[in-house]
Amino acid sequence: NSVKCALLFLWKQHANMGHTTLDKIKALQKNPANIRNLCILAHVDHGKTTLADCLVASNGIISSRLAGKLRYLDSREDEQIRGITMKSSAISLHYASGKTDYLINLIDSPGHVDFSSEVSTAVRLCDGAIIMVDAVEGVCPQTQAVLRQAWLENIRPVLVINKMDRLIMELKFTSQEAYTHLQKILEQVNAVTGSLFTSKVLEERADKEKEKDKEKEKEKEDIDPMGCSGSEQVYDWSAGLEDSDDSQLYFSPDQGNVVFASATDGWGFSIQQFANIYSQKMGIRGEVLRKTLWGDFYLHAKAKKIMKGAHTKGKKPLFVQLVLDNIWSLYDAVVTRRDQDKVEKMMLSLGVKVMARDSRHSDPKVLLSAICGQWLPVSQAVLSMVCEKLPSPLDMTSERIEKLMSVGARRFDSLPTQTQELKTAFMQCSCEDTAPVIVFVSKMITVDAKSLPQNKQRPLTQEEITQRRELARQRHAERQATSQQTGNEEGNAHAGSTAPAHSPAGSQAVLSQMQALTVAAKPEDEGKQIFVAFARVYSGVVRRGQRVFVLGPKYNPAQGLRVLPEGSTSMTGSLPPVPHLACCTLDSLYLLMGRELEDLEEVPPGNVLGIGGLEECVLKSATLSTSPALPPFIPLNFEATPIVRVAIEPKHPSEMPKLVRGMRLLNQADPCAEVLIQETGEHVLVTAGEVHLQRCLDDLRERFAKIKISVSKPIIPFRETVVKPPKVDMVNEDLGKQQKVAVIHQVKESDTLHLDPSGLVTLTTPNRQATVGVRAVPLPEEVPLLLEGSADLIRTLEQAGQAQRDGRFLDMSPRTHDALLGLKSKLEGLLQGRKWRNAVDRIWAFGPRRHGPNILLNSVEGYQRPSVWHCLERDKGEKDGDNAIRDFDNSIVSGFQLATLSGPMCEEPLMGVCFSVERWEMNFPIQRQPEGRGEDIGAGVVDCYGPFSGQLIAAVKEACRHAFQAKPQRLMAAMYTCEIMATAEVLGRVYGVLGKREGRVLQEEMKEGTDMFIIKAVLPVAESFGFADEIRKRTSGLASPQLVFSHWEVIGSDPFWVPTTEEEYLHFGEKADSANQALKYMNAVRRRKGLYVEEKIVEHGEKQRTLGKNK
Ligand SMILES: Nc1nc2c(ncn2[C@@H]2O[C@H](COP(=O)(O)OP(=O)(O)OP(=O)(O)O)[C@@H](O)[C@H]2O)c(=O)[nH]1
Ligand SMILES: [Mg+2]
Repeated sequence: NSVKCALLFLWKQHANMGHTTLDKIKALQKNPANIRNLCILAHVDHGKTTLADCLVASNGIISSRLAGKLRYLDSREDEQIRGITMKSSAISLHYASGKTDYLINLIDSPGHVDFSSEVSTAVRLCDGAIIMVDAVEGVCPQTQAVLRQAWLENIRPVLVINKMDRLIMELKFTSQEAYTHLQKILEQVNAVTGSLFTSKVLEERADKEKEKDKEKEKEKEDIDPMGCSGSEQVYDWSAGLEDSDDSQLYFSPDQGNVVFASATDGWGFSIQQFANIYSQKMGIRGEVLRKTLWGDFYLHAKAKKIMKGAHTKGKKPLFVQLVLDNIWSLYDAVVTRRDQDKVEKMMLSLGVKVMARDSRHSDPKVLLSAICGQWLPVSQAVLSMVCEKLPSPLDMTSERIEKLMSVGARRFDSLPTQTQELKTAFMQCSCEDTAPVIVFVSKMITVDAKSLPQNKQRPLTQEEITQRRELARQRHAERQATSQQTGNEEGNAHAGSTAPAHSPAGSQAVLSQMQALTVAAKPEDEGKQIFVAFARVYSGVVRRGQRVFVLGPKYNPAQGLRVLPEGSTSMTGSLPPVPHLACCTLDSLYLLMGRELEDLEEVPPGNVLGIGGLEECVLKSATLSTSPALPPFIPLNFEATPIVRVAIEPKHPSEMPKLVRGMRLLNQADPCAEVLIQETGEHVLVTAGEVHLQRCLDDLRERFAKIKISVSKPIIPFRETVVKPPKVDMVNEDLGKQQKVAVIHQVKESDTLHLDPSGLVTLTTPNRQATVGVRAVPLPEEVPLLLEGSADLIRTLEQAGQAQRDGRFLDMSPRTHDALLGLKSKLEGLLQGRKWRNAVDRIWAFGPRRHGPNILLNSVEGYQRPSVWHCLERDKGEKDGDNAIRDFDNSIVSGFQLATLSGPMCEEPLMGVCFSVERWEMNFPIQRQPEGRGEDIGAGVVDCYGPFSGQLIAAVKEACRHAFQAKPQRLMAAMYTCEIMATAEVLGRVYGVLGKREGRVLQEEMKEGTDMFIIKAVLPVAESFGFADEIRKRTSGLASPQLVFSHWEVIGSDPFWVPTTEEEYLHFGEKADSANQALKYMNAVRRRKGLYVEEKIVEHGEKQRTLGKNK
């Protein structure tokens, strides 16, 4: 702990630019060809921040002794204490490779699944990524997730296999075993990438590459192939030397896109480095070594040749012999055996010198780091790979640009020409004054006002020191003078020379001058939070004080160009208002240096930067530009579903306004947290998981609201659904018809409501002018899954349908169009059988919110309304007959939306329910108005029950609810999946915890090459709170499981179940509520929402009464 404290102290002390000056960085920013914007991505705890430390240390910002221990970029105190990163942060570094200087804009990201939205914000601003994998743990769930993120954003990855030391020290692998293990890890990673890259785009790319290869091969034939043609020597040295560059697709050390490293011990290497070393030593061409150091090659000692087939011949592969063995023997000598002589010898042969205090240090790791840091510095290996393999901002592909600019279903080529022309601006990354400024803000970060450059305490310059000394001298003189004065009242005469200091005004002046020189924070800034936008410039030079357009997510450049006078930019004076377009001034620009900010006057394109003064016009993310032709960028891909919700209130009711303000700030500062006010008036915070929740609450208490708050227990979401009537009862007896009867009794009939035994509910509006008949049918299990997964598509479909009804045409990209057709045919595949005949073509709407996992079906005889898919058939155009939508069609849809939004069990949304409308009769002559089918429809038919459409909506809603209740109802619980890694000894305890929390183990397997088991399990969200903690406590030293929302699952038990048969009474007793988990969940929700709860109070063992029924 004291070590932690000491580190914490050091971490607070660190604040300098290192040996790279601000001027140097400013100069580097101007050359986009030598800029690399990249982020570090990995599963939690695989060593991202530790590696970042090593890179930061290479710039002298922190001492290399502390690198790997400080975790400099984890600038929040809770990050340091918990040991996990919770936000992405950026730092700019300088790297010199030979004579070329590079600027590395590095973003460290968190690996914990709760913060995966932070990864999205980082990935958007980058052109490349370092994917890290723990050499022991291999590919983990978040590794897959981050690879997917990188792929979705079209950024290029390189791989770092970290924690190599664990293979030596923990697993005690031999170098040969380690080699096999590493091969497996590479296979795993490549399998994930392979599965991602199956899309057409890549096939195309591969085709192109093939062509290139062919050309290259032709060229190659002209070159003399080094004359190595022995038949024994299978490896042809020349073949494949020229890279068939699929390095973008797969990771392979011989492609130069893999680094092996130990970030804590400060070493890392790529094949390239060893190739350089041995090409000098052994006189083999570096190129050849680069191709053979990884793979099935061995060194034929006598022939001094590199041969293929190490595996079959039982020889040591080159990688083991020339690379791993060296490292293994170094660890052996330094750490295991602590053999002083051998170490000396090795240092001599490596040409490494260490300081005496390092070699005498009691911890051998210190010596090890000192040697490795010089021999194979990890920063060198990683940064040279980054500069070589990752693209610069100039290499942005047109594919990526088009994707960024094609919001929603819009096709790039359907955008206005002026908009399409902006693509060149992206490609050129031009810093000309004429180039339009394009900036994307991916998140808003908060910093203490104190730490802004203008408020920071900085070291004084030489001039200031002299000035201060002078002032101090004056003050001293003045003090002496006054003391003389008091001592000698007549001493006025000879104090004449210091006259100005004499007068009180004069001494005030000196004082204020002094204060002006101590560059401290103003008191009103104390603890104030300032928002800084985390952004990147894509084109044009951003200048301080510049005015730019802020393009809202719904801004349409076509509309903007139409409304604004031609040629207007954000600098033009007064402009007519355009929806979703605002103007703002960039007050200040910052260079992001971890927790430090440095003031900048201007930022050239291709750089990552911070922008101050946007908090009024940007909520979480935004696109900024000087040109109104730019569309907003596509929204960030958030993988995490915010699922944990809590209600928050201030401890003292009077502090409500502070809480509201604080929650607003929190909402702005966190990419993924949601803040909302529920119908009940509660202030609700929705977060991605428990750890995220904790961080949000801390932020709220300490930074944003600064008040004491009380937090409710997590509110657990449920879904309501209906199922097929069960065939057996609770004691597995055949039920026959009787269950159906029991269920149906829940619906009470009246004169306007009628229920037939098959479950059809018929309801008449109060004014008796319309009658609807609705039946609820459970959808096959896969359908709601498909619909939930396609929510975005369905939303687009809905927009297109709306546009069509308004007589417009939404230009959909062919990809979206195909995807929708695919969705339709998938639905057709799932809805098979007599019951679902033609069902897909009869879909009336989806709900709730028009894109949810429930379906409204048109089964009204004689009502031919176009289906939701109608808008996909472009060529059909709009014939009148096609569009014969009845009046009030929309009221039916609205009633359905309301019914699916909150169900009758506990007012939670429905899922997987199909409402089939089988009757819809109108009993009055409606005068069809020729034009407006819109709002004024009801005008003619107002009666004492209010507007007719309102009655119809209510009637449909009620009919749906009753139809729902006429079927066996079930709750659905949200489920997490988790992967837990455990050793055999603690396996039993893991199962114990899972069992207690109603978890279910899906899979258990041994991690290859280790004694670890990987358990995959699902766990209800309702039972998950404290799960990670409990697992950690019960199985000390275990990596904590990460819970990822996976799906909704029907809870088997019927919440309304009461024993009906003799056997059931026998089995469960009369009250029979002890085992009913579903009932418990349902009542908990009802109680929270203030709904009526029918509860049985148990007085004595067996006797009971039902409160609700007696009242
Ligand atoms: N043995 C060994 N441990 C390492 C190595 N690199 C990092 N670690 C340790 O792994 C732990 C996690 O390191 P971090 O750098 O915080 O991991 P991270 O990937 O940034 O974690 P998150 O940001 O929370 O996802 C720390 O205790 C490090 O000391 C390594 O090369 N070898
Ligand atoms: Mg980290």
